Amino acid sequence: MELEVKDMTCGHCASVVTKAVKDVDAQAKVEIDITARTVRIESACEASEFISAIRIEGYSPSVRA
Ligand SMILES: [Cu+2]
Repeated sequence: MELEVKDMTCGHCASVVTKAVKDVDAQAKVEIDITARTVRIESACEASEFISAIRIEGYSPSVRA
């Protein structure tokens, strides 16, 4: 799945978002593109779980159409 996180702007944001994803699923594969503001996640968990976790950290994720 691919999420868009428009307010993810630097390496710090990327590490916070990565940690949020890993807290949902420690086995998840996470790839972040700060320039494109996208988070690609390989996981059996639902997108909504990652969206909630990232939102709690103060970011505004959405599912990339
Ligand atoms: Cu940042």
